[in-house]
Amino acid sequence: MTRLTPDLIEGVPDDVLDLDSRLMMMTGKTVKGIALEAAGLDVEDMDLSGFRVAVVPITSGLGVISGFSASVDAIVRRLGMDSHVTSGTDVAGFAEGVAEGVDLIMMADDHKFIAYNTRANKQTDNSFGTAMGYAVALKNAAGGLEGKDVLVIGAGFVGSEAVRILKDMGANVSVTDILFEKAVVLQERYGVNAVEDVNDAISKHGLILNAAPAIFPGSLIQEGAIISTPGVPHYFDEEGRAKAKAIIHDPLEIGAAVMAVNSAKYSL
Ligand code: 2YJ
Repeated sequence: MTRLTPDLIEGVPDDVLDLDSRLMMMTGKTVKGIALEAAGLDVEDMDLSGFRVAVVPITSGLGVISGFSASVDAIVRRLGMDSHVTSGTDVAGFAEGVAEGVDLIMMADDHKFIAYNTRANKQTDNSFGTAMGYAVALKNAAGGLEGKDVLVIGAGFVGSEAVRILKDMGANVSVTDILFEKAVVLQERYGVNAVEDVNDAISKHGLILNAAPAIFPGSLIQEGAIISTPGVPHYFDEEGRAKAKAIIHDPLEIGAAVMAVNSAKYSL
């Protein structure tokens, strides 16, 4: 997982509305709509105000990222949940949330970001939330994925989840990774196609889920391509932006929203 930096997330608390309007244009859904579908809740909207959430800043490893907890808090509030950042960090913050009787505790270190449901004793992690959220966004932007060719770039935690999810959605999935053997593992596990030449694969696909921290020149991108791209750093050149019909990206919102709703679902 790429470590988020303060500059990547500095706009998040204010940008959630803007992201909703951009997503609505590309997918016909808001972040909350995507999160509800990603959690398997077959509803247009749902009152989530009964859910109380504690976001715990974690100091271990490389430490607190300025604005991270506040951004997660803003994303969860935007879903209509009752959320706050704990005053304590780490174990003290976790204990604070438990003592307050919250439903969900969200926290991230350098390796793992989870939404823990205290009622159900179940969790949803960010790799699943991101993969599912971006797969659902791609599916909505593409008008369904059944029988369609989709390329997943990156066979890490998010890419591997995305391959499994997209295959379940009925897509004809190809996967590529800078370490080709990682793509081959997914080919064997899920019966998808491992492809070695990423540039060739990009130029042959109109539907792409990019889960790699990689940047691709616009010359490779198909006219009208739909690219769902959680990977950071995020950059598409002018040609790429002009050719693509939709480039779906945010630094944190979709993954965190799916985590919160999917975890809340366990105690609905
Ligand atoms: O509490 C804090 O402020 C920090 N401990 C947050 C750490 C956030 N974690 C990361 O950036 C992970 N490496 C990746 C998060 C996944 C986002 N897609």
